[in-house]
Amino acid sequence: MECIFCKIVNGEIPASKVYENESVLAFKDINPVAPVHILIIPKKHYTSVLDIDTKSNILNEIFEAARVIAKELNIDESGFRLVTNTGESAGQTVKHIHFHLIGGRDMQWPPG
Ligand code: D5M
Repeated sequence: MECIFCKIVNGEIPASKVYENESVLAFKDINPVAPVHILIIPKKHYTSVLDIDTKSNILNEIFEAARVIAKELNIDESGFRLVTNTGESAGQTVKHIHFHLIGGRDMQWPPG
């Protein structure tokens, strides 16, 4: 299997996990851009927003994970960003959908 995030799900390569259930996994980003930078992924492989199953419960589960993790890491009150880059112009480098949960510092809008 080629996908690096599928390899993390399968335990073939290590990750610093912060949350896991049957369908969702969250782990620390290897190149953090803020004091808190977690990636939240469905265990099942979807490439992006363009092919994720919107009729399943997976997006609810991802948002639930984001809420739980934000509380656990104490960024729920200060604020955080939840971002999924889609395709080339947005800078998506890993073709397994992931939601960046970023917080712990002030951020600018619009992003670069
Ligand atoms: O972001 C892809 C993100 O994935 C980027 O912030 C680095 C991160 N990454 C890549 N490989 C790993 C591993 N092995 N562990 C943890 N984090 C990783 P994108 O939105 O596609 O630009």
